[in-house]
Amino acid sequence: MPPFTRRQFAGQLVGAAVAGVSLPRFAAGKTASPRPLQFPDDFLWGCATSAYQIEGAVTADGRGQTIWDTFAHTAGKTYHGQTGDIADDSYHRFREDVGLLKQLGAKTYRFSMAWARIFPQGTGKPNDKGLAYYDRLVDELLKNDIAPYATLFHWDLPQALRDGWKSRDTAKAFGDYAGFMASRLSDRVRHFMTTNEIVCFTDLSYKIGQFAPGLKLGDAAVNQIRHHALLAHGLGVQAIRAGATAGTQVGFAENPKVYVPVIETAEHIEAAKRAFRQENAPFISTVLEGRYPSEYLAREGANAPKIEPGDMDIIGSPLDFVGLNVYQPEYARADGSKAGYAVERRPTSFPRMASPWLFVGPEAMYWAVRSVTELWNPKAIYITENGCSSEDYQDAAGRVKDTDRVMFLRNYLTQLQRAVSENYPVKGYFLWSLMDNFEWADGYGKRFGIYYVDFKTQKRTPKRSALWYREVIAHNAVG
Ligand code: GBH
Repeated sequence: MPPFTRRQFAGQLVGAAVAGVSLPRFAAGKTASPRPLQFPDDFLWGCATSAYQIEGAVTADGRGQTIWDTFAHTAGKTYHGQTGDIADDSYHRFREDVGLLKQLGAKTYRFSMAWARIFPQGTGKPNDKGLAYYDRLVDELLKNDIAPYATLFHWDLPQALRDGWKSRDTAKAFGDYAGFMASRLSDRVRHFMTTNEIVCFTDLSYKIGQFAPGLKLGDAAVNQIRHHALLAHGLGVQAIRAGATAGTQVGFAENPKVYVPVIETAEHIEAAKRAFRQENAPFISTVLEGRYPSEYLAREGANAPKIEPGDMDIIGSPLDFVGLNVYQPEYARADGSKAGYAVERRPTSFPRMASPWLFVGPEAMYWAVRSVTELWNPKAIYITENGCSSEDYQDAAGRVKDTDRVMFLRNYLTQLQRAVSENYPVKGYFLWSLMDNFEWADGYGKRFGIYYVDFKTQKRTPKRSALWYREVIAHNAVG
């Protein structure tokens, strides 16, 4: 008998996985792809940005002030006191920016809408001029065959909303805003995300104080703030469904902590799954289960959130898709504890990108998708963000050779391809970010774009990673 070709050998491996228990999503009878790093034909490739990070034009056309305007203008809060006042000036240059997407061959764009452009005071009378901007942007995208995926809240809360997320009224105001946007745009925007990364605009903003409004509150207050954020999401989902045209898809974008099993054996895989659910208990776990995990409530005791009748049904409103922002890994192993897992400490030598928090762990991509599917079986998953910072610079010829970013992306996408090849329901991928932008408390000191932005001239230049991503999209494969 002749020896196996590589392809036959791969086929054998798939066959073995079908029979085994560790890869349950393998559809029996499906043969290995002849091009192993290929993505499905209808896979959606795109890029992501957010309003305050790219738009600038913070007083244009009646936009109201946001908590990020206030925070960035407060001494000592951001790198070198930098603000999003101008950022990428995408408010005026959006046609050029849609052109950048077009050059990549991107099929979709995830952007966020600034609540304070639509309702400058957070509530009340809508501002037509603000809405008109998103009309223009959406029309420009559609003209270029790029599907708009709109996030309704990416942290830029209207300053006028008294007490911000401390107030339950803010959740109600968000629902009204979400319903209004859906009613005005869902004839063209078919996918909406309510919130981006609940942990960031609750814990990082009200507990750690690193993000706007920069508070350091106690556990009871923070748990209540988290509850208001979950409620806002749920009210948003319901309002979108009530106000949108039929078939509009609704989801949210979360950045759960992702647990990679230290070794891929059944016991560590189980431990990683438990860790995922418990360590993200007050966020994605609660939304997708429609109840707070009992261990969380027990742990918080008297500090647990005050829940009003009906809240949990609203929070658990069924979703059409789950968005996952995947950056860095955590590692879990099985142990004999009651929780059934232990989280590994990272050694100081663990590799990272230019942002000190951004540990490199491509397997986080695969395990994010697999954990969410095994725990909650959502109808669809999108990777709503993935990307990295690099110490980019232009050489004498103006080129930006970000080979480290290409390395990062290639490895994470290889892990995503593993997930799609095992039939997990991943429908698309949004690279963070289209272009360098205002990186929150890090100001312009950290660059995440695949287009380099010279912030003095606003000139956009494709980095090596943009050229590489264009190839990925063109071939629908990682290579
Ligand atoms: C995403 O957050 C955001 O959605 C996006 O707006 C942002 O530009 C992008 O990532 C890149 O950062 O300084 O050690 O306290 C990713 C999750 C949470 C990562 C906050 C950075 C601060 C860590 N982010 N975190 S630290």
